[in-house]
Amino acid sequence: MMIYDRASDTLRDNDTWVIFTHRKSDGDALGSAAALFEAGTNAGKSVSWFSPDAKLPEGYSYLPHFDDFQTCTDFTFSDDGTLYVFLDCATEVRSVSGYDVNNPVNSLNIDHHEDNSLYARVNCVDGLASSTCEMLYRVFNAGKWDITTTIAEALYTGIFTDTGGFTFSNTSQSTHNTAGKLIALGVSPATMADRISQNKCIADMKIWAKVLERVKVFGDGNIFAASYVFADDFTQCGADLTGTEGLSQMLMTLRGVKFAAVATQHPDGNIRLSIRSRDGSPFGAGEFARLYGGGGHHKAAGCTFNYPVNEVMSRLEAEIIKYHELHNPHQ
Ligand SMILES: [Mn+2]
Repeated sequence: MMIYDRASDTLRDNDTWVIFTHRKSDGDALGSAAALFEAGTNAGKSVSWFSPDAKLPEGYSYLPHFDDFQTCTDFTFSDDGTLYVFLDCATEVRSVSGYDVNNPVNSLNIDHHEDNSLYARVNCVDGLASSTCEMLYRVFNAGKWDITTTIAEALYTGIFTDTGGFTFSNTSQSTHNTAGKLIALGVSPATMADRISQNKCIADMKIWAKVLERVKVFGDGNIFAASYVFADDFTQCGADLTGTEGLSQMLMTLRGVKFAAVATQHPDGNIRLSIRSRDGSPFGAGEFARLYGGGGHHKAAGCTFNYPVNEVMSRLEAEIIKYHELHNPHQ
């Protein structure tokens, strides 16, 4: 419990908190930021919250402090007694720029990515935890912070989304125990599932249709799946980038598929890969992402994939096959 006590004490000892979450906000980043923002406000702290995202996925607007979020790419850090709290960020570059790892300001890093680079003054990192929200529950518990139903709902959000609704292999007894405690604090699992999963807009559904239409399975035993979506598709469907959340996981529901990637062309032309893998895959999602300077978990990761747009699908297939052959030189 040491790391959780220390994180709780750090929060307690500082009266001004600035929260940072990673780009391409997901349920865990948003849930943990919302929960911490609410806990801080209740404890009389002055709290603000930034990430590089232009906007947050609208589906999470039920979270407390959703409207307190501020977009920021370049941040000016100062050693004026402010506590900078990074949530769900494996490295400091996943969030706003301006943080100097060689000269760390008063900072706290709460995260569950196994490749976390321990960039803060106080690092509360557990690669075995299901989610940053599950860790934040332990922080609150360690310091006997008051966990209201509103905070419990925010924490439940990140646990639910990062475990794929308690279906991924990061779901443990501890995850269910934590969820159980949150339910005891007033969370309704059915309401949360409705808010999180039965909440898609038609524009996003049309993006999904395009990606599913283009799915290709390949490799020995068809264990690989890939698809893509281009910037033009978003314009055509009236959707934005947040509409792709969950798509790479959707490809993993194909029978026999162990590794899936969805390539998304952003408006700036960059192509981002969202990658998933499961047991039985010849290599992990994180391992593949790191080949291209990306990062993430063993089973869920992302990277930039800079190939000409019209070659994306053929290059993606070729790169996966090439890497598979490196792993299986005798086949
Ligand atoms: Mn997470």
